[in-house]
Amino acid sequence: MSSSSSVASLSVEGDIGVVTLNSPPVNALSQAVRAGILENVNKAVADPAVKAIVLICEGRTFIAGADITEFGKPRKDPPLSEAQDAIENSPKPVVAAIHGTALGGGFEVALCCHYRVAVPSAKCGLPEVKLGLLPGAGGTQRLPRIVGVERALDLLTSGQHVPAPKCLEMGLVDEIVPEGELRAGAIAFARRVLAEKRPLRKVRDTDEKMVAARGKPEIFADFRKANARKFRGFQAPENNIRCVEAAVNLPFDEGMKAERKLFEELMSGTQSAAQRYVFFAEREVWKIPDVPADTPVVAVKKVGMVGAGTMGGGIAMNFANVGIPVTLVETRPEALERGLKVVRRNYENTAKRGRLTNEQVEQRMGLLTGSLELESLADCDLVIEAVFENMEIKQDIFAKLDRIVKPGAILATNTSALNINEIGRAVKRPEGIVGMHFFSPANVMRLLEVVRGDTTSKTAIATAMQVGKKVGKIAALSGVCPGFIGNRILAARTRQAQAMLLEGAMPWDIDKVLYEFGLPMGPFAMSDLAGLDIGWSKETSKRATVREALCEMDRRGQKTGAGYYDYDESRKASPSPVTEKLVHEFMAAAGNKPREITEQEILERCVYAMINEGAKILDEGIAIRASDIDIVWINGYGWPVYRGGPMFYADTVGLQTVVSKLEEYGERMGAADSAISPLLARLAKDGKRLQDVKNG
Ligand code: T1G
Repeated sequence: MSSSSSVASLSVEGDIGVVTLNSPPVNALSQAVRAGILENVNKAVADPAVKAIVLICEGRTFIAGADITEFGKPRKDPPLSEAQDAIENSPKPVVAAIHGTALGGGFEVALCCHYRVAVPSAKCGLPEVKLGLLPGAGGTQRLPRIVGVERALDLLTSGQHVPAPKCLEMGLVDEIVPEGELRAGAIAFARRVLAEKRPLRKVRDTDEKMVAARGKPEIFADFRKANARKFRGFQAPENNIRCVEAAVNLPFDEGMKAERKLFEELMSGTQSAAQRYVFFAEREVWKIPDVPADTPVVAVKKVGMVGAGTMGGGIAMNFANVGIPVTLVETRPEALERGLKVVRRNYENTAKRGRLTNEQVEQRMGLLTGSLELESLADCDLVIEAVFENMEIKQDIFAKLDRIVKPGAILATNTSALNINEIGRAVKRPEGIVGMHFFSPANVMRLLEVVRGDTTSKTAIATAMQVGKKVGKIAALSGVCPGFIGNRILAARTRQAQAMLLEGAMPWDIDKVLYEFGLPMGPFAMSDLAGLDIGWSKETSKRATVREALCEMDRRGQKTGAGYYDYDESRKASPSPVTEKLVHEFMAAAGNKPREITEQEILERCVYAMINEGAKILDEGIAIRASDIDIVWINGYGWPVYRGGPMFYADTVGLQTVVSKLEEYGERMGAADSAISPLLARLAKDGKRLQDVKNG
């Protein structure tokens, strides 16, 4: 337990008192840091030699926020507000000296200083909304007073980090000081404030931007409307907006009270608990118990891509985006040409949206080389295969790669379900075989499942994880099983959705429930989007399911204007009488009488089947920890982050409830899903949680 004296100090340089914080890793506002600020600012104020004060941090960053590890625990004095009041009410000017990322409560402390200086690489922000919260230390009241209402609404509900030069433009900082000279620059600035007799400027007293917005409720109505889709299901954005409304319409201290109330509402809710859990889950997912951080890795300077289709092209873009050259190999010139054309079109569309310059497009395209020969991959450090999902084809390719590619290189497969151990058996370097399962579209989706085979070496795993981080993915390690983590859980949900189709629920009934739960779309809308004919072929079709029947009717999803739904020319979906008739036909053939299926049953059978499958995945050691499973479903399938993932959600509902509902549905769940995971049953009985389970 740190003491205030161990994390904060005061040194006097001439007439400037420098309060220095040093609480690794990010100078978070723990109890000791809060006490340290309070003690040392008061000491500086009391010291007659001190005419002005600088608040600065050692280490990688200025204060990066409240100490999230303290959340949910009994609050300890001093409250942050006391430290902030000491700063804001100081009779001597206080200058915040910012480097790294001044975030959340850290930036709220800086906003209580009379002035702020920063180095060019610094960033400031109020990202509490990402934790399902709002800036609870005056940020929602001070920020709009500096940047105005519209900008404040955008910054608070996006949580974005604003680079220092932009902060200067917006008036959030007063001066940029040279990189590496923050301390000297801040002291010199403080001395100028004294010499120029600048006022003790308090943000709380600047009201003109609030007055300008008063009586214009349309500012808020328009903002809510423009962001309705993005904020759907979230509580925190709305509470942030209400705080800004309070800042406009109430005196500062009343606004602070409103902020406190709206903050407590979020802090005590499940959404913030979920989003704080995900914050730590995103950091845990990289830690593999038996693959330590210092495991040797292969330096990946050149990548080979076997297959330049949708996946191959998308995967290649990830590497070009970070300056790593890729050679893409296809079997036919027209396939290669088509693949590179799709990549170029993707980049040009991004450039049209102003998110890339034309020269960046050319620079990235310049990193992509097409080839018809596997031999051109000989000197690659990493080769990723993304061809047709057929084991024989893959084994043949890997046997050739084994002979061609230099020793020590990692040979990865993007397979979404096949057993990579069988691929390992086709090569003389089984230790170098690893799965790298990207999610489509691979240049957009953040998730990467790294699949560990029986013979995959620790170096191969560490390299794949490091490559994932380098290209901006969030990587989760999976063992080998059909569908790995994400698709195996998806299969459980699909089983229940398809089964309920034959019991009386229509596709749109099921989709509605899951959409309202917070998923981007339901299973049937998702199938229509992806295409119903994935894995289907006219030759072998047996019209055994509604899906096959739809494919045979050439209703293959959005791309044919009809699938489970009918689509108009702007691809707006509507329930289809054709599908309804087909469902009734298949129900009759199954000997089922349609029955009323409640929305609750639809939700529980879909989601509890997912939870049950996740518990099996955990119990089999396919996933290291429950939160890895949650990371997979949030980043690969759009599970609403404010529900924390299927495992966290199960703990929120209560495992006893999940188990008893699964038992209640029993045989109706079908063989696979009515078999309750022994781990789930045991945890439920012992009153324990899935999120506390960790393998290895
Ligand atoms: N509290 C406690 N620990 C934190 C932390 C925090 N705020 N931020 C980071 N850490 C830990 C993190 O768990 C990891 O630990 C290590 O620091 C490095 O982090 C009152 C209520 C600052 C941009 O939301 O965005 O203020 O794994 O791996 O990639 O209104 O951390 O090493 O043991 O992420 O360089 C608002 C959250 C809080 C900022 C650095 N602040 N942090 O990123 O390193 S709420 C935030 C970040 C609040 C007030 C409200 C990032 C970073 P370990 P890292 P990084």
